[in-house]
Amino acid sequence: MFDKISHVDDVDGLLKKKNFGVDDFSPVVSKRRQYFVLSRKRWIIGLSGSDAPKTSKMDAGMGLLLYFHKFSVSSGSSGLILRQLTSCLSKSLCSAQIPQPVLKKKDVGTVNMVGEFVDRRRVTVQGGKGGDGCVAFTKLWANEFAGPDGGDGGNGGHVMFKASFDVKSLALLTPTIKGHPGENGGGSNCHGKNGEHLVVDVPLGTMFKDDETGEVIADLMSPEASVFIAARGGSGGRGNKFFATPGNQSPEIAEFGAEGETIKYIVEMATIAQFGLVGYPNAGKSTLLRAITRARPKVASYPFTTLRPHVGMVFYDDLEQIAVADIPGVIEDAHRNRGLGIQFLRHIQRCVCLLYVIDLSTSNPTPFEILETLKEEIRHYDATMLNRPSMIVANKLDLPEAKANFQDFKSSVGDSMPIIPVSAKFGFNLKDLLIELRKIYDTKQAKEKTVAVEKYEPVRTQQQRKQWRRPPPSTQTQS
Ligand SMILES: Nc1nc2c(ncn2[C@@H]2O[C@H](COP(=O)(O)OP(=O)(O)OP(=O)(O)O)[C@@H](O)[C@H]2O)c(=O)[nH]1
Ligand SMILES: [Mg+2]
Repeated sequence: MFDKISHVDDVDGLLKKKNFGVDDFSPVVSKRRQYFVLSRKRWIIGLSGSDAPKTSKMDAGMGLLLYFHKFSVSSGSSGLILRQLTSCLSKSLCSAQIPQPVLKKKDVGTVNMVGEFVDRRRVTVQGGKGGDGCVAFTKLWANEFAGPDGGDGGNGGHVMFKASFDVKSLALLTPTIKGHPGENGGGSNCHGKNGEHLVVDVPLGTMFKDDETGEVIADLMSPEASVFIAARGGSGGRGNKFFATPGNQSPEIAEFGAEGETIKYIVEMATIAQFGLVGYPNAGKSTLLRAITRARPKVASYPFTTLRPHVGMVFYDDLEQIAVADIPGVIEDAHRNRGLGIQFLRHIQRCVCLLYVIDLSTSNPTPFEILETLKEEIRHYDATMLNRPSMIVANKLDLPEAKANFQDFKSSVGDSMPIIPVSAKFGFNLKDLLIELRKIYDTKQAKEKTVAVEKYEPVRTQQQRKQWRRPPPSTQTQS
């Protein structure tokens, strides 16, 4: 069909030399390559993927543009032709194919996060000290007894903690956090400025426990109820003007500002995710999280690869998102501090559902023994977690040993828990797993909605209000 196919290097020169006009070009779009045909000479300027600059985010039009820019064609007739070509190409592309949605996938970062991860800290929080009151007297000409005018000190600032999506660990919390002090009062009735409240950002899901009793004092679970006043500032001292009485017109006393509250807390961060992966080391938890979400926990064939929790989001096409948390491996006697201990279970304590990731290819211990051990360790941490919905993700089904063990494992588990066999590494059956997750999530959401409706109390009618104000005599005597 064409006389010659060539990749032209000097496009600018070619266009000038041959004196081509805009009409000489007609775009041809083939399935695999985009060409421009110089119709008079039937030459093809190569605009294929291989010739175009290697830019990952490039579409066809951009590729053309960049390609010509490479040869610095930007002005004059060639510039005009270039613009024409671009619009021709985009038009022809649109007419040739059905418009497709642009499913842009963001590049996943390859850099491993190496920052320090801290999920528990003991902090002493101290409210700001109040400013001192002032002892001062008005100085007026020829008026020796003009009276006291010492101003009050400003109040010290509170220390507050605020849950924030932007903070991911407690690494930046210092052992002592002090609020801003109030300013001292001054002469001429000048009151000191109040200290500003100090707001410290902490990750969403941070708990504040009493240092001595371990009682939970605040739980910053949701961004709506997310501010906790941890220590109040001291009030400012009053100046000597305040103490003036008819009996003592020139008091020489003022108050010191009060010290702010000093309280010790244990601050614990608990990841908020709907599903938590729990399993032995090397079971494939991180591989599974990588396969179903964009999270990038490290995967390797040695135990305890994961040292901190990772959370990934599973996206559904109705725009729903479900968070899945991967935690370090749990082993037998982890509650006796073997391995990395069981403290990491805190991160899956609030999960709607636990996913036991079991490596089916092992035979010593058997997959069923592993499951029992995991349950035992969870029982040691918080027995109520075992009452939640749970599911077994039987992993590594691509291995022959796993296939052999599967039936035995299934019969041992019976109907006590649903089992989903998968291969996280090769993506086998992951779709079924995600559909199951969604079903559990939806059931939970529906339940929560029902509870919310039951809790809702309708506005009392006038009649009910009257009854409430004047309870019947029998009720009064009982109470
Ligand atoms: N054949 C096969 N190998 C898998 C599969 N899933 C994970 N692996 C391998 O198992 C090893 C451990 O995987 P990880 O995802 O790091 O396991 P983990 O449970 O996160 O381990 P820890 O972080 O140490 O608790 C890696 O070498 C993976 O390639 C699978 O489905 N099939
Ligand atoms: Mg891991």
